[in-house]
Amino acid sequence: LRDVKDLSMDTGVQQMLVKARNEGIDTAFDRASKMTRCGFGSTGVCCKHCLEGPCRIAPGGKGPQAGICGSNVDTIVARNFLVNITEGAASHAEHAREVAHAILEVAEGKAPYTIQDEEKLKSIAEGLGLVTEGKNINQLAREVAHKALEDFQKQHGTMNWLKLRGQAKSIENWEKLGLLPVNAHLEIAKAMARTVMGGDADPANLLLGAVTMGLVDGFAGLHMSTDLQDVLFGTPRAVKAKYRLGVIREEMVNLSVHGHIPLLAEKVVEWAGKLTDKAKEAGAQGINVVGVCCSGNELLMRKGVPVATNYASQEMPILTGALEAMVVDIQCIMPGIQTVASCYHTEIITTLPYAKIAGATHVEFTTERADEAAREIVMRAINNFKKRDPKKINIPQEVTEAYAGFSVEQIVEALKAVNAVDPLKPLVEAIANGEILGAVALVGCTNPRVKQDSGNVALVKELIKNNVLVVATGCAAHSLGKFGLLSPDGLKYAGDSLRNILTVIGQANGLPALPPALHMGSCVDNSRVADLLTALANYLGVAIKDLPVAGSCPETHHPKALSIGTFFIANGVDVHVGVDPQVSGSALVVNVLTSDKENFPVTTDGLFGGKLIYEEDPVKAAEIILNRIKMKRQALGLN
Ligand code: NFS
Ligand code: SF4
Repeated sequence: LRDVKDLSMDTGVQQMLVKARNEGIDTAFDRASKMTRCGFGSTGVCCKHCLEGPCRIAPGGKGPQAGICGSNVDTIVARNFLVNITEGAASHAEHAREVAHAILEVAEGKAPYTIQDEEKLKSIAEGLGLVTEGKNINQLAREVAHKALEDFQKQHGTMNWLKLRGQAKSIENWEKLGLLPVNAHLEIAKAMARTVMGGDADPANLLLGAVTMGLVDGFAGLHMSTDLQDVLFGTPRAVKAKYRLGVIREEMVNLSVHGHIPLLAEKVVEWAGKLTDKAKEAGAQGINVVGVCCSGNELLMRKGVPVATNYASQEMPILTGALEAMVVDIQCIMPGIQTVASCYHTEIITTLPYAKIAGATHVEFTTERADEAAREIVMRAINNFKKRDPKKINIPQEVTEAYAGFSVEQIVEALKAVNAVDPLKPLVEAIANGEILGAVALVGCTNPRVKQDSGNVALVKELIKNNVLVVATGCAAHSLGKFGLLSPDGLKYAGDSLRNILTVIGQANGLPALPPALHMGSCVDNSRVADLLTALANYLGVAIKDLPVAGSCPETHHPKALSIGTFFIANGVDVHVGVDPQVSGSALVVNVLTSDKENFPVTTDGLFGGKLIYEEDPVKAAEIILNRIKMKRQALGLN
């Protein structure tokens, strides 16, 4: 087994890994070390789309060069890639649909939530072309929900949310290329139909299908989720919060919320507040809700709930011996948490009928019975408090402080303190005169195959040193939070001009400075990043593809990260991944996506102005990103 220091940068995680090994418990990190990689699968050349196969194409021209049906390696790799992107987009579309449906139920008085951001609801309604005058909030919410649900039903035209949130110049390009999605479910079904045996066998066409799927993800996934969640739960404002396993508290009932859709997470927090007395009766001092992964991000952004850990180390909170329950909904939930929990008093609680784990407790969560379900979940955690084994308790002590809650609305508000009339002006001027070289969104995951947090942290340090403004989402933002980069202290790693600007803006807002990386939310909140780019592009009268910006996902693990990346590439934003996207078996697919070969006829760079960058070394990746940013600056006539 590998030294724990090579598995995670987080000393708390290292401490728990040692504990797990001493207790004979398997974790994702140790399973990753033992898992060998299949050369066929990892290059994307294995096809099992029918029972004639699996067929696999040997590299280097030795052995079969086509599947039994005659599919060549390019078709097989492109088809697998589209399936991957479809999985990612489907996850986000399902997330958005759940929230849209919840808003409809709230509007009809069937679900126990209240609309928190009426202003945002109104502006979305106006954007969708609805008449707002003379309508009460519930009427408006119902109409907006119907418009959202149309994006899963309509048979003609273009998705409403794409027209609502897409930048005009990007939409023009997608229309010209015939890529506009009609509705999310239709496109997902079509993608399944075209990747079936005997379907689409043109690799370039399959890759264009992947771009349409990226648009499904971006609009009927990310944007719709964020918009409607802001309406229902409030648009995030800057908050101060705590990070790392040290947020788990021995004297409290600890309940971690893990997954993605805030419908459940918000209710759990609400009921934890209501049931404090019951926790005291059980001998605890109160109830401590902590976040994991993106549910953690949602609660952090809106409620300042502390974050225990990010994806790869999701088993570690259980290993502290002080976690009474972990409640989960969907996506990025390792089944391994149940195996670890079975060695402890921790109860894993699944909540969705289509995402269960054998051996876990299932408490069905629907929006209609949200209160009953959340109450039961919190009561289960309280009842588990007395089942702790004191000999097994070992909580890492480190805690770091971080700021989060940087919605576009919050960023604009902060800029207004510098220029009330023209808030974007100071930011745009700083970019124009080179004080800020460009902007990069650090997004995505951690991956047990990669030393946890190391890629995310190293890349950001390199970028801010070069005066690049960083925004962050997802588990990558958690990496930055754990290592001080979401706090003004992190400015010690920043270049002088970036530090000065963030200090000026921060001080105008009564803070010592803004942090070097602005936490914009969960992975669906990459919509906020897109909104910020849209605002900047509109301000300058250019396309998003012209902006000196990029996205980076150094520790990629989930297909969702690939579908989000495809959405940004479709907008003309370069996207770096630090983990092999499993397409290397096809030179054609590699060249279309990465535009690495000069004079290759069709590339995403040529079609959209953005490309995929695959580089495992974060410092080298930063250099490539910096060069692309400089190239885009030059094209804009900036030095
Ligand atoms: Ni994004 Fe969030 Fe985390 Fe990666 Fe998974 S939790 S939706 S996929 S691992 S960032
Ligand atoms: Fe083999 Fe073709 Fe079937 Fe794929 S679809 S498994 S390449 S026969």
